[in-house]
Amino acid sequence: MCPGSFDPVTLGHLDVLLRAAGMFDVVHVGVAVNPAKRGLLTGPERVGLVRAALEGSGDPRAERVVVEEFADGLLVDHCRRLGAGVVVKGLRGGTDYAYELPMALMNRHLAGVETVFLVGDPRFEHVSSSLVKEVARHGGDVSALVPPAVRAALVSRLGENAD
Ligand code: COD
Repeated sequence: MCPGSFDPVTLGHLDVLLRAAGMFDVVHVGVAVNPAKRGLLTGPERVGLVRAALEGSGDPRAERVVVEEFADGLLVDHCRRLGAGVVVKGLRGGTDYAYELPMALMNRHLAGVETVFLVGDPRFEHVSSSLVKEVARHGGDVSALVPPAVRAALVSRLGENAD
């Protein structure tokens, strides 16, 4: 299980999803709505863009990735429904680790679900959905940070300046 807000999916996310798919037979991407974060895109839009990113990657590992929305409830319940015993997360650095560690411990406490951390590719260390949206909103170039379908969605949502 690779959960996240994916608002929107970035090249950093895509790298982690494909690497997880190289390690497991099936990877479920759980597109969640995090109440602590203000969302730009709807759940179905985020799901569509993750699927488009995987298809557009041309990477054979993408065939083992299934993308679904989970709107409400605990991640561990979503894992149980799908029969997923392992959560895979990407780490960009110490700040991510500090945010992720309590969630990993809680998910193991609640349901014995383990978390595997993949070290993020340094090329995408500065890439987050929040910063991508901010850059796009102010007319900066996001084409090296997100898949082409995401760039197109940001342009249509935030205006022609988002290139
Ligand atoms: N490089 C590597 N990894 C990256 C990069 C990058 N450039 N960008 C993001 N990532 C990783 C993040 O570290 C994270 O692991 C993952 O990708 C998803 O990131 P986001 O920002 O899209 O998603 P989050 O952090 O908002 O998602 C949080 C969850 C929705 C997973 C979490 O809140 C959750 O599990 N909610 C469900 C309710 C629940 O069970 N709560 C209790 C949890 S203990």
